[in-house]
Amino acid sequence: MDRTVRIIGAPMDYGANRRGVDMGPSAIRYAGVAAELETTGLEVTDAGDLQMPRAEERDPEANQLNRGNAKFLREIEDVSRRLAREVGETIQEGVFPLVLGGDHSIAIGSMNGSARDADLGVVWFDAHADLNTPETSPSGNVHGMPLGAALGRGIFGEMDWAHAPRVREESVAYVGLRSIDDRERELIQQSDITSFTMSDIDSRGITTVVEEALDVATSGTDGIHVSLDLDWLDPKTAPGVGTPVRGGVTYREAHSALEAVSSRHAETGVLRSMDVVEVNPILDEANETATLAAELSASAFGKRIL
Ligand code: 5AB
Ligand code: MN
Ligand code: MN
Ligand code: MN
Repeated sequence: MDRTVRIIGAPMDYGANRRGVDMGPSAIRYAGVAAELETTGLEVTDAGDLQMPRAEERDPEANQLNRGNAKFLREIEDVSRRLAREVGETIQEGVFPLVLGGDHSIAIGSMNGSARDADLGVVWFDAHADLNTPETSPSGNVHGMPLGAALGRGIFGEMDWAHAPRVREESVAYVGLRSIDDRERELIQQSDITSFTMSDIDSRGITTVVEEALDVATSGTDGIHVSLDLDWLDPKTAPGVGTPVRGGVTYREAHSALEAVSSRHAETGVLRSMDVVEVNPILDEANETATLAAELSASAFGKRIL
């Protein structure tokens, strides 16, 4: 489990509000993610990309019956099922799946696959809560709903986790929240999810916050899924994202956070799966955000300055 990583590309853009994020896996590979990971002594293999039907050939309105306003739900269900199978099989082989997005809706498949043989904790590095359901979403974009799906909330059709492994609220920790919809705020306040906002990072420091988030996600679970949305960082550092929000973490804070993840894994072997999402090369500056995604992945797997 420890020493081999399999890169799985998920060039999904059905869940986001604009095209371009489907080029994320190529850009992160081009930025040298495999070589970065190999510097930590890991063996790295690449499973290539999941096949995606082209969005232009699909009608976003066609799948909405009884599903609130979620767009492209049928396509996303199909990709989620295939990704879940691949992630689940990778873990069973003793290999670590690193899923490159794509928009954040891919985390539905990653978490489902990772939760198949395990009680799964989740650490969610994101400006956003991604807790909407087809009923609460203001946009209909499924990249704002993956945690809603994993927690078994709302109507997700085939993606409804009622008969699938679910993540429990008390095993989920947010790190770096700063843009939450009104309905999501209510959902969070009524839930047992642990939230660390940007204000918590300001006042208590990134290391303390991430250690506590890891405590939450590892307590009473068999392992954790780490989901890294690049819009978690400040847009000055990570400009190539579709939904930028001012006031995110700095370059150094981001590295400290992912280093804390790998230190915890080195001690207790808790990390099961990870996804790196929302890199949009069209909006990026000279592949800066994809490069950051590659570097942060390496930090999560143990790369250190010295
Ligand atoms: B991301 C918003 N809450 O649901 C919605 O980038 C934004 O994966 C979602 O975090 C952002 O549409 C999704 C307004
Ligand atoms: Mn997100
Ligand atoms: Mn986000
Ligand atoms: Mn986004």
